[in-house]
Amino acid sequence: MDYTLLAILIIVVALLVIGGSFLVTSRRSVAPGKEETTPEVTGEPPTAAPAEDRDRSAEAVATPPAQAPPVEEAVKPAEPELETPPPSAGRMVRLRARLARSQSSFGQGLLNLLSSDTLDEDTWEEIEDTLITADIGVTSAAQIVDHLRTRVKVLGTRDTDEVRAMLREELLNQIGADTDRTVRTEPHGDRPAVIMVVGVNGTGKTTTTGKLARVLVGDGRSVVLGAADTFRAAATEQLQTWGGRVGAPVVRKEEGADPASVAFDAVSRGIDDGADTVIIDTAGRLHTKTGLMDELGKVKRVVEKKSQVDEVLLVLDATTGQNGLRQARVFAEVVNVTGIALTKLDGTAKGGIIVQVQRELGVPVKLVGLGEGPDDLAPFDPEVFVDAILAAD
Ligand SMILES: Nc1nc2c(ncn2[C@@H]2O[C@H](COP(=O)(O)OP(=O)(O)OP(=O)(O)O)[C@@H](O)[C@H]2O)c(=O)[nH]1
Ligand SMILES: [Mg+2]
Repeated sequence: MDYTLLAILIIVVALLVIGGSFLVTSRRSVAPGKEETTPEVTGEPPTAAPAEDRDRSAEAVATPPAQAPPVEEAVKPAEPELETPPPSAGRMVRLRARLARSQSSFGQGLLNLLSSDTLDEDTWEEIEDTLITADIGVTSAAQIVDHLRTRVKVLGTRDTDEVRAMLREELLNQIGADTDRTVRTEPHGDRPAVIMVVGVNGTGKTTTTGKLARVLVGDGRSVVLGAADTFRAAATEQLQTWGGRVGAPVVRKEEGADPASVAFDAVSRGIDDGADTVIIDTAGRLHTKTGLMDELGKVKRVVEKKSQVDEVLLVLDATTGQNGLRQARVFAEVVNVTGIALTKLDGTAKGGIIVQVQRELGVPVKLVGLGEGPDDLAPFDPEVFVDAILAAD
């Protein structure tokens, strides 16, 4: 009996021990992560979060919403599409209406005076004044009046068509109908043509450089631009925009860099690329500051170590009249100007400045700017110009 009781006791104890250990084991399996969660409780910084959590949060940031495009593709559309500018041929004809709008009041004034019933001394004086008001210059105005007086005497009659034809001829003589106005943009064998664009602040140098690049690209040429206006970072950006639109590379350096070295590098790039034409935009320089003007001469000399300069285009703002001409004269003394780009002819009725500037500088007007649009630059055509001046309403 005692043995039986002992046996039962042993079994009960054994059962208790087994049951207890089972309970301990199952409690552990209920809270397996307790030890791992301890760091959070101890206030460890978020950066020390479990690797798994970090991965998950990184994933949340990196994984874009299903519809959002990848970042790279979102940036791409900002690149401008290459444009195909119209060729140079017929540009001035296309812009004739704009010329007529700005210049024909001057032409109509002259035609009315010349057709008046009596051509007395006062009328001739008025004709001369009208010419001078249009910035044609005193000498040229006197010459035109002189010739017209003689012709009217010989002609006897004065009907409108005859007067118009006579005036047309006189104006064309003054402008120079047969003058060579070719902008020398043709490459020489394996060397590109080099054009320097110079002029006073704000006359339109950078705009004209950009427009000219478009004219050339429109004619099927390859162009490299040199941003030698290093005084302002914005000037380089402005040129970059023009070049970017037609795929013309722009050689540039940081603000304050030596303009001559930029010009030199641009010509080197043009040679390496086998480009047809290199156009160098320069800074607007105050004609009164000898140091700056000397620097412009240096740009030209440095470029000439690499290649001849085919064309130095002086950009002149048609609205600045006598003042602009005075400044232009100083430029002509420092660099050998070979052609004039007359800008903003759309903004003034004083188209006679063409006659005066050519006479003053002995250099032909080769290009005219007729607006702020990218294709508002045209090779200068005297006949189209005079016809626009004398256009009937
Ligand atoms: N209406 C009109 N505006 C023009 C013409 N050419 C240039 N402009 C404007 O003239 C302003 C000055 O042009 P820019 O090309 O910056 O002149 P810039 O000579 O390079 O000036 P700086 O670099 O400061 O010396 C701009 O607002 C041009 O759009 C033109 O033929 N007609
Ligand atoms: Mg500029």
